[in-house]
Amino acid sequence: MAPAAAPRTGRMTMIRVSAFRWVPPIVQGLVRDLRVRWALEEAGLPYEEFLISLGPEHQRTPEYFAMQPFGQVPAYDEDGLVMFESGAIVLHIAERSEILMPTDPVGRARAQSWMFAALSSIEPFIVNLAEVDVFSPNEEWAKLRRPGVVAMAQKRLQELSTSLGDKEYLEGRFTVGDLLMSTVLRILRGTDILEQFPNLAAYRGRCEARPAFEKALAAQLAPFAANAPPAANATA
Ligand SMILES: N[C@@H](CCC(=O)N[C@@H](CS)C(=O)NCC(=O)O)C(=O)O
Repeated sequence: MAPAAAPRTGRMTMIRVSAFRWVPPIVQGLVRDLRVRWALEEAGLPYEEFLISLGPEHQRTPEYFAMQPFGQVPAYDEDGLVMFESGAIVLHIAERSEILMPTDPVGRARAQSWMFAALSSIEPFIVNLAEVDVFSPNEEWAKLRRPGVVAMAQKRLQELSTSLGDKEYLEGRFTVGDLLMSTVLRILRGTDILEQFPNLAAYRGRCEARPAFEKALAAQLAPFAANAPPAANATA
Protein backbone atom coordinates (compact mmCIF):
# COMPACT_ATOMS: atom_id res chain seq x y z
CA MET A 1 0.00 0.00 0.00
CA ALA A 2 1.35 3.46 -0.84
CA PRO A 3 1.83 6.06 1.90
CA ALA A 4 -1.41 7.83 2.71
CA ALA A 5 -1.29 11.22 1.02
CA ALA A 6 -2.47 14.23 2.94
CA PRO A 7 -5.46 15.75 1.12
CA ARG A 8 -4.58 18.89 -0.82
CA THR A 9 -6.91 21.70 0.06
CA GLY A 10 -7.15 25.44 -0.66
CA ARG A 11 -4.61 27.51 -2.59
CA MET A 12 -2.01 28.03 0.10
CA THR A 13 1.35 26.33 -0.19
CA MET A 14 0.99 22.77 0.98
CA ILE A 15 4.07 21.29 2.61
CA ARG A 16 4.14 17.61 3.50
CA VAL A 17 6.94 15.86 5.37
CA SER A 18 7.34 12.11 5.69
CA ALA A 19 7.89 10.60 9.11
CA PHE A 20 7.79 7.16 10.62
CA ARG A 21 4.59 5.96 12.22
CA TRP A 22 6.65 4.26 14.92
CA VAL A 23 10.32 3.51 15.61
CA PRO A 24 11.95 1.80 18.62
CA PRO A 25 12.41 4.07 21.67
CA ILE A 26 16.20 4.13 21.28
CA VAL A 27 15.86 6.23 18.11
CA GLN A 28 12.71 8.17 18.96
CA GLY A 29 13.52 11.87 18.94
CA LEU A 30 16.42 11.30 16.55
CA VAL A 31 14.71 10.53 13.24
CA ARG A 32 15.81 13.13 10.72
CA ASP A 33 12.37 14.51 9.95
CA LEU A 34 12.99 16.35 13.25
CA ARG A 35 15.37 18.70 11.41
CA VAL A 36 12.81 19.52 8.79
CA ARG A 37 9.99 19.98 11.29
CA TRP A 38 12.23 22.26 13.36
CA ALA A 39 13.22 24.39 10.37
CA LEU A 40 9.56 24.73 9.36
CA GLU A 41 8.63 25.77 12.89
CA GLU A 42 11.43 28.36 13.00
CA ALA A 43 10.33 29.68 9.61
CA GLY A 44 6.67 29.76 10.62
CA LEU A 45 5.65 27.56 7.69
CA PRO A 46 2.73 25.21 8.34
CA TYR A 47 3.11 21.63 7.23
CA GLU A 48 1.45 18.27 7.36
CA GLU A 49 3.19 15.02 8.19
CA PHE A 50 2.53 11.87 6.28
CA LEU A 51 3.34 8.80 8.27
CA ILE A 52 4.90 5.71 6.78
CA SER A 53 5.66 2.35 8.30
CA LEU A 54 9.14 0.86 8.26
CA GLY A 55 9.40 -1.97 5.75
CA PRO A 56 7.55 -3.15 2.68
CA GLU A 57 4.12 -1.75 3.43
CA HIS A 58 5.02 1.94 2.86
CA GLN A 59 8.73 2.64 3.10
CA ARG A 60 9.92 0.27 0.45
CA THR A 61 7.22 0.85 -2.16
CA PRO A 62 7.84 2.25 -5.65
CA GLU A 63 5.73 5.27 -4.70
CA TYR A 64 7.96 6.13 -1.76
CA PHE A 65 11.20 5.37 -3.63
CA ALA A 66 10.00 7.86 -6.23
CA MET A 67 10.05 10.51 -3.49
CA GLN A 68 13.14 9.36 -1.60
CA PRO A 69 15.52 7.27 -3.72
CA PHE A 70 16.83 5.38 -0.69
CA GLY A 71 13.48 4.80 0.95
CA GLN A 72 14.46 6.94 3.92
CA VAL A 73 12.84 9.60 6.06
CA PRO A 74 12.49 12.50 5.49
CA ALA A 75 10.94 13.18 2.12
CA TYR A 76 9.41 16.59 1.44
CA ASP A 77 6.67 17.67 -0.92
CA GLU A 78 5.93 21.34 -1.43
CA ASP A 79 3.14 21.75 -3.96
CA GLY A 80 4.65 18.99 -6.08
CA LEU A 81 8.29 19.99 -5.56
CA VAL A 82 9.65 16.79 -4.08
CA MET A 83 12.92 16.89 -2.16
CA PHE A 84 14.98 14.45 -0.13
CA GLU A 85 18.09 14.70 2.09
CA SER A 86 17.46 16.58 5.31
CA GLY A 87 20.29 19.04 4.66
CA ALA A 88 18.94 20.05 1.26
CA ILE A 89 15.40 20.36 2.57
CA VAL A 90 16.47 22.45 5.54
CA LEU A 91 18.52 24.73 3.27
CA HIS A 92 15.49 25.16 1.00
CA ILE A 93 13.38 26.19 3.99
CA ALA A 94 16.10 28.41 5.43
CA GLU A 95 16.21 30.47 2.24
CA ARG A 96 12.81 31.80 3.28
CA SER A 97 13.59 32.64 6.88
CA GLU A 98 15.87 35.32 8.30
CA ILE A 99 15.72 33.44 11.59
CA LEU A 100 17.54 30.57 9.92
CA MET A 101 19.59 32.28 7.23
CA PRO A 102 21.27 35.69 7.55
CA THR A 103 20.54 38.03 4.65
CA ASP A 104 24.08 39.36 4.19
CA PRO A 105 26.32 37.37 1.83
CA VAL A 106 29.02 36.69 4.40
CA GLY A 107 26.52 35.53 7.00
CA ARG A 108 24.83 33.27 4.46
CA ALA A 109 28.11 31.72 3.38
CA ARG A 110 29.16 31.12 6.98
CA ALA A 111 25.83 29.54 7.89
CA GLN A 112 26.07 27.25 4.89
CA SER A 113 29.62 26.30 5.84
CA TRP A 114 28.35 25.16 9.23
CA MET A 115 25.54 23.18 7.61
CA PHE A 116 28.05 21.21 5.58
CA ALA A 117 30.36 20.90 8.57
CA ALA A 118 27.56 19.37 10.61
CA LEU A 119 26.67 16.85 7.92
CA SER A 120 30.07 15.96 6.53
CA SER A 121 32.70 16.76 9.18
CA ILE A 122 30.85 15.83 12.38
CA GLU A 123 27.87 13.58 11.64
CA PRO A 124 29.81 10.66 10.06
CA PHE A 125 31.93 10.24 13.18
CA ILE A 126 28.93 10.40 15.48
CA VAL A 127 26.94 8.01 13.32
CA ASN A 128 29.87 5.56 13.44
CA LEU A 129 29.53 5.58 17.20
CA ALA A 130 25.75 5.21 17.05
CA GLU A 131 26.16 2.20 14.78
CA VAL A 132 28.27 0.57 17.45
CA ASP A 133 26.18 1.62 20.47
CA VAL A 134 22.67 1.53 19.09
CA PHE A 135 22.65 -1.06 16.35
CA SER A 136 25.37 -3.56 17.34
CA PRO A 137 26.08 -3.13 21.06
CA ASN A 138 26.65 -6.82 21.73
CA GLU A 139 28.73 -7.69 18.68
CA GLU A 140 32.36 -8.60 19.33
CA TRP A 141 33.55 -6.43 16.44
CA ALA A 142 31.70 -3.47 17.91
CA LYS A 143 33.42 -3.82 21.27
CA LEU A 144 36.80 -3.91 19.55
CA ARG A 145 35.99 -0.97 17.31
CA ARG A 146 34.39 1.33 19.91
CA PRO A 147 37.56 2.89 21.45
CA GLY A 148 38.82 4.01 18.03
CA VAL A 149 35.42 5.36 17.06
CA VAL A 150 35.14 7.26 20.34
CA ALA A 151 38.62 8.72 19.89
CA MET A 152 37.78 10.00 16.40
CA ALA A 153 34.51 11.53 17.58
CA GLN A 154 36.28 13.17 20.53
CA LYS A 155 38.90 14.67 18.23
CA ARG A 156 36.26 16.32 16.04
CA LEU A 157 34.25 17.45 19.04
CA GLN A 158 37.34 19.01 20.61
CA GLU A 159 37.91 20.99 17.44
CA LEU A 160 34.26 22.02 17.31
CA SER A 161 34.38 22.99 20.98
CA THR A 162 37.42 25.18 20.36
CA SER A 163 35.69 26.85 17.43
CA LEU A 164 32.52 27.52 19.43
CA GLY A 165 34.50 28.87 22.39
CA ASP A 166 32.27 30.93 24.63
CA LYS A 167 29.92 32.02 21.85
CA GLU A 168 26.22 31.24 22.19
CA TYR A 169 26.01 29.91 18.65
CA LEU A 170 28.59 29.00 16.02
CA GLU A 171 28.33 32.39 14.33
CA GLY A 172 27.28 34.29 17.43
CA ARG A 173 23.61 34.34 16.39
CA PHE A 174 21.41 31.27 15.76
CA THR A 175 21.41 30.04 12.16
CA VAL A 176 20.41 26.96 10.21
CA GLY A 177 23.99 25.78 10.80
CA ASP A 178 23.22 25.52 14.51
CA LEU A 179 19.98 23.71 13.76
CA LEU A 180 21.81 20.97 11.91
CA MET A 181 24.82 20.88 14.23
CA SER A 182 22.71 20.49 17.34
CA THR A 183 20.62 17.71 15.82
CA VAL A 184 23.85 15.92 14.99
CA LEU A 185 25.17 16.37 18.55
CA ARG A 186 21.84 15.05 19.80
CA ILE A 187 22.71 11.63 18.36
CA LEU A 188 25.25 11.35 21.20
CA ARG A 189 22.51 11.18 23.83
CA GLY A 190 22.91 8.03 25.89
CA THR A 191 26.69 8.53 26.01
CA ASP A 192 28.69 10.86 28.26
CA ILE A 193 30.83 12.08 25.38
CA LEU A 194 29.19 15.46 24.84
CA GLU A 195 29.45 16.23 28.56
CA GLN A 196 33.23 16.00 28.18
CA PHE A 197 32.90 19.28 26.27
CA PRO A 198 30.82 21.52 28.58
CA ASN A 199 30.45 24.34 26.05
CA LEU A 200 29.06 21.90 23.46
CA ALA A 201 26.67 20.34 25.95
CA ALA A 202 25.42 23.81 26.92
CA TYR A 203 25.17 24.77 23.24
CA ARG A 204 23.06 21.73 22.45
CA GLY A 205 20.83 22.55 25.43
CA ARG A 206 20.50 26.17 24.27
CA CYS A 207 19.46 25.10 20.78
CA GLU A 208 16.99 22.53 22.09
CA ALA A 209 15.42 25.08 24.45
CA ARG A 210 14.10 26.99 21.45
CA PRO A 211 10.30 26.76 21.32
CA ALA A 212 10.43 25.72 17.67
CA PHE A 213 12.58 22.72 18.56
CA GLU A 214 10.28 21.71 21.39
CA LYS A 215 7.27 21.89 19.08
CA ALA A 216 9.03 19.86 16.40
CA LEU A 217 10.12 17.20 18.87
CA ALA A 218 6.62 16.88 20.33
CA ALA A 219 5.22 16.52 16.82
CA GLN A 220 7.65 13.72 15.97
CA LEU A 221 6.98 11.87 19.23
CA ALA A 222 3.18 12.06 19.14
CA PRO A 223 2.66 9.34 16.52
CA PHE A 224 5.18 7.07 18.26
CA ALA A 225 3.10 7.18 21.42
CA ALA A 226 -0.12 6.66 19.48
CA ASN A 227 1.18 3.78 17.36
CA ALA A 228 3.42 1.92 19.79
CA PRO A 229 3.15 -1.86 19.51
CA PRO A 230 1.66 -3.36 22.66
CA ALA A 231 5.01 -4.38 24.18
CA ALA A 232 6.86 -1.12 23.49
CA ASN A 233 6.72 1.94 25.69
CA ALA A 234 7.62 5.08 23.76
CA THR A 235 10.12 7.33 25.51
CA ALA A 236 12.50 10.01 24.35
N1 LIG B 1 21.23 11.55 4.53
C1 LIG B 1 19.84 11.29 4.78
C2 LIG B 1 19.73 10.21 5.82
C3 LIG B 1 18.30 9.82 6.08
C4 LIG B 1 18.22 8.69 7.07
O1 LIG B 1 19.23 8.07 7.44
N2 LIG B 1 16.99 8.41 7.51
C5 LIG B 1 16.78 7.33 8.45
C6 LIG B 1 15.97 7.83 9.63
S1 LIG B 1 16.86 9.08 10.50
C7 LIG B 1 15.98 6.24 7.79
O2 LIG B 1 15.05 6.51 7.05
N3 LIG B 1 16.32 4.98 8.08
C8 LIG B 1 15.63 3.84 7.58
C9 LIG B 1 16.35 3.21 6.42
O3 LIG B 1 17.44 3.68 6.04
O4 LIG B 1 15.81 2.24 5.91
C10 LIG B 1 19.16 12.59 5.27
O5 LIG B 1 19.83 13.36 5.96
O6 LIG B 1 17.98 12.82 4.95
